[in-house]
Amino acid sequence: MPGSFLEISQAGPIGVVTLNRPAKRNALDESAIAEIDAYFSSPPEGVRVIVMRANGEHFCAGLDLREHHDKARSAVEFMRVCQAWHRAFDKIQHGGTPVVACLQGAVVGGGLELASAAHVRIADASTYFSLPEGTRGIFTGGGATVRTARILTASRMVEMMLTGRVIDVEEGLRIGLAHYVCGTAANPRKAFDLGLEIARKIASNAELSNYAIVSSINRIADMSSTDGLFAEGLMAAVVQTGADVQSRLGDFVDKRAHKVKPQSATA
Ligand code: 1HE
Repeated sequence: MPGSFLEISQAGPIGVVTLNRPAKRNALDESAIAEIDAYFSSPPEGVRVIVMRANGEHFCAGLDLREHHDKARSAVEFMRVCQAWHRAFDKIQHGGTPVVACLQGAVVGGGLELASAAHVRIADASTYFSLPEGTRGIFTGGGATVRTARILTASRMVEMMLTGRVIDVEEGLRIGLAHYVCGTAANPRKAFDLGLEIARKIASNAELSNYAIVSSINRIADMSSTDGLFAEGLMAAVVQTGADVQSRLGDFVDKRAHKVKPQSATA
């Protein structure tokens, strides 16, 4: 879908989507959500891993507050807005393609909901997180009560929302909002550089393993233990009999494969 919010490019198996509304701190209006939905509904041919990043100093300032203010939506209208966000972000989380989010500056409100739908979150040293909805007289509506609460625990999310406090990047790393922090304030490194490196590594996994990882683990977390174990067995039965298995395990059996050791210990 042609639009102005997302910049789209591709480098081999890596699709890059860039939020491109930096003058408004990449705030998400209705058309931005529609573009996200369209891209993640059917990623371009050949894309095996998606890197999501943002232009400007901030990843995303969340819901477009001006649009919401000016439209003065009814309850039903805003319910529909939320459902559109849920649909779009579900496609990120459950679309079957690994998504690596590269973060900087503000990752707040709906921006944190967007980042929470990605599978790997890489922050640079300028990144901070907040859920300021309570302070604005509103509530989360883009999936935070499900996705962000699972990352944080419900208890931490309640505290974050009640206080509206800003969480710096180190605390964000400690509580799981970021998986990696790259660079320091004195020696900055762009999250995108590390994001591409990690995306390439993910792309070298068997495609079916990646599909199983991003499609089943979050869903199994919603199931009872009995259902989850059954679903895991089914998933593993499909993956373990996939096309790449004989050659990849053959490499191990014939001692051609890498060993699982700390980086400094590998030759
Ligand atoms: C926006 C938005 C926005 C900036 N909607 N226009 N999110 C928030 O509560 C965060 C609101 N934003 C901020 O606190 C700050 O803008 C930032 C800390 C992110 C960045 O500060 P700064 O000094 O770099 O930029 P700025 O001067 O505040 O903003 C630059 C422009 O972006 C300005 O517009 P301009 O026309 O005056 O130039 C801002 O109005 C505009 N802008 N953020 C609309 N969010 C499904 S429910 C989800 C619920 C939520 O996401 S609530 C969280 C809302």
